Amino acid sequence: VLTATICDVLPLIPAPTAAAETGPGFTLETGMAVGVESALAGVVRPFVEAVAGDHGLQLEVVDGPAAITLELVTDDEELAALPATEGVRADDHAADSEHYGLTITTEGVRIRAKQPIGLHRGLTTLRQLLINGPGLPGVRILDAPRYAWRGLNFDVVRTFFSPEIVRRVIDLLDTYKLNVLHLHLTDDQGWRLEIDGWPELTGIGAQGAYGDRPGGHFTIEDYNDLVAYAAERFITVVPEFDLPGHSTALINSYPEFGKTEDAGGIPMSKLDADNPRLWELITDVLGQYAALSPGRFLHLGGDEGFGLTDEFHRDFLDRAIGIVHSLGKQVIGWQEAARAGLGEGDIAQYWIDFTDRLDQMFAALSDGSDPARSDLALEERGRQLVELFRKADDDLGLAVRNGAGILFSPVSYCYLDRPYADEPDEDQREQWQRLGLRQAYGQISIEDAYDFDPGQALQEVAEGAVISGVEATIWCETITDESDLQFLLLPRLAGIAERAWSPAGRTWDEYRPRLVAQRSLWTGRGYTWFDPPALAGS
Ligand code: TNX
Repeated sequence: VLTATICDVLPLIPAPTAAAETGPGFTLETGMAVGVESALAGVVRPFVEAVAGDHGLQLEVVDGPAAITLELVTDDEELAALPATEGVRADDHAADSEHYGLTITTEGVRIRAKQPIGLHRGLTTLRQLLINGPGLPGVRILDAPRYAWRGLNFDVVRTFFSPEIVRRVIDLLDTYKLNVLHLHLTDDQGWRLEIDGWPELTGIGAQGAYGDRPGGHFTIEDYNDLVAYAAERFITVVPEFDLPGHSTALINSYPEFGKTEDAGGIPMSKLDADNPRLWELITDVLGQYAALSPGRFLHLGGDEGFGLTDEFHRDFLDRAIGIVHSLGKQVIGWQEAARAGLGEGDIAQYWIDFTDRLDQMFAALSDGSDPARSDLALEERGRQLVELFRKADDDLGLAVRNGAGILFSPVSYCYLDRPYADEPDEDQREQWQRLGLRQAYGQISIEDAYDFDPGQALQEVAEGAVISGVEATIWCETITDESDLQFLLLPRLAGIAERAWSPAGRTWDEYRPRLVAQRSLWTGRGYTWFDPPALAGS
């Protein structure tokens, strides 16, 4: 019989569905092998590389039984008895394809799954067990994700990050069994993907970033390489084209397609929906996104339609949604997109969970202590924003009534661009003070970003909602480099990943030691992370 208590002594995040100690374990050594049928060698390569990088163990790959044996199974009663994964997948894998079993005895390690993707997740667990050294405990693990969509939305517009840095973010997602990298590729401050036939989108649109930071963009080749790197780790890249708001970079690139205005610091952009050439551009961009994306979804933004009428926002998105559907893809949009034609098979991304404290939030903004969003403080704009966010109250209801799924990303739990509430150590005070949007949405502690139940929280605001999964976001207004990025991601991203994968009911008290155990891995990789005294304390 498997119990969950053993999770308390294993350095595993996310906690597995079930685990039990079985007796003596097995010690991995350099020169040992991973045994797998040769058709599956591609699944093993990222594992072998990661184990060499993180733990200094050089493993061979052979066809047949070995120290670590991987096996695809068809009728496995124990795997079949695991709970079903909820929600809509971003990829084409079968619903329960990530389920796996991992057993360690004196004979070695055996991982079994119905699909290669499940073997990969099992190997990821094995990597975490190595955090405590090559002497592996005797253990039996049966594991399955709670939710199908477990992601991070990464803003590469406000600060551009090189493909190399994006690959390291993919490694981090992989470590915590996240399976979607949502790339926020277009916004007011920049355009980040080369588009065939529209050279100025990058020629002009990619030149800048937030403030006076340098610009940059991905070539199509860079992008293809990232998609492939992610796919080797069974992670799906979901590209976003943010419409119709947040489109200043597009308009700067092709001024005939609209007007921009700096309305007291808020970039407002109004695309010219009557220009047929603009729709050619949008069709080309979405067509290229679709061609480059093995996943089932394209993200159409839809958030913060500053200065746009409801009718314009809705009609514009309606038309864009139609284009995505005609390309054979499903649409995901920020929750405001639910006001347009999101329906069966599409997803609304829930983010606005602060409408009950808008007045308080804008009062806090007007003291000007949040340089990254001091723009919002201006009286008239502040009022418009309050209006805009109040309209969000019915978005989830609309989405549910129209048959769309909901992705759980509310600001209060999933926004990693918020500053930490926990008190820093002296040597981290500068970064702690500088990073995160200080007033706009308030602080969030490491515990806050762990201690929530997405399923329950969603039912409280949208009864009957079908949840797709959980996605963290990282917006980069305050972030200038990789160290800043890692500081805000870690450790909170690990907590969100556990909430997306593990069964409900695990507690902060037993999570904390598992989190502390990740430090040696992070140190080895040279990460920066927020490490307040309270984390290690009792
Ligand atoms: C709102 S959250 C935005 C982003 C900003 C973020 C923080 C969302 C869907 N849109 O464009 O980066 O606030 O300022």
